[in-house]
Amino acid sequence: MIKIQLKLITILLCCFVIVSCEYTSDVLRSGDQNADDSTGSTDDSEGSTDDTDNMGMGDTGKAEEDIDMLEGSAVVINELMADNDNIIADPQGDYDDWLELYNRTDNPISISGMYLSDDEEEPTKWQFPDDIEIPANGYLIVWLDEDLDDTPGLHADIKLSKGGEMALLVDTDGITVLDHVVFGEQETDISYGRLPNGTGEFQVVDATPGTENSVE
Ligand SMILES: [Ca+2]
Ligand SMILES: [Ca+2]
Ligand SMILES: [Ca+2]
Repeated sequence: MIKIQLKLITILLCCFVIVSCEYTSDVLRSGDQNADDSTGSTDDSEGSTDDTDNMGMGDTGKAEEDIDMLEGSAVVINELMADNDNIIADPQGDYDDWLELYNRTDNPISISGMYLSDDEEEPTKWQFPDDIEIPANGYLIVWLDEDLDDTPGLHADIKLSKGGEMALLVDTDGITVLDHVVFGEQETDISYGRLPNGTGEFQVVDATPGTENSVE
């Protein structure tokens, strides 16, 4: 009788071990599947990162090769002054906010139809008029004074807050942000610009409207 009981227990234990093994291998298999799935979604996210980069390039009519070399937009926001009291007057004699654009390429670029804004929720606040071109490696000053009827000079429908905000350069589609800068509180008559000129991070620089950024 005891022998029979021992045999039964042995058989039951064997069954338990077999069932356990099968369960474990199932779990491992489904674990592998999950691993494959996550690899797939990683690929997806890489794809969308590439899309974002392409959007950032914008359509400036430049050969892609050149733009890749420059790592970004052909035209950038290069310098700005949010509180101009005594540095440079616009053609009408007003000391207004101003912003400097810079063409980083060796070819002239038309910026007609592009936009400037100080609000990412409203990227099309002011549109560049027809026949506006920046020479090769050249600069362009835009007066941010809301004096839209004034000529000569480019006068945009935005101003920059001395307390800090942002400036955006938006492509002709009204969506693609070609370049933007977010800045904190600014000092009167102190410029905030890219250093090295055209490529570096924004920092306090000497006021150089229409010429290469520098610090003394
Ligand atoms: Ca201002
Ligand atoms: Ca003005
Ligand atoms: Ca400058």
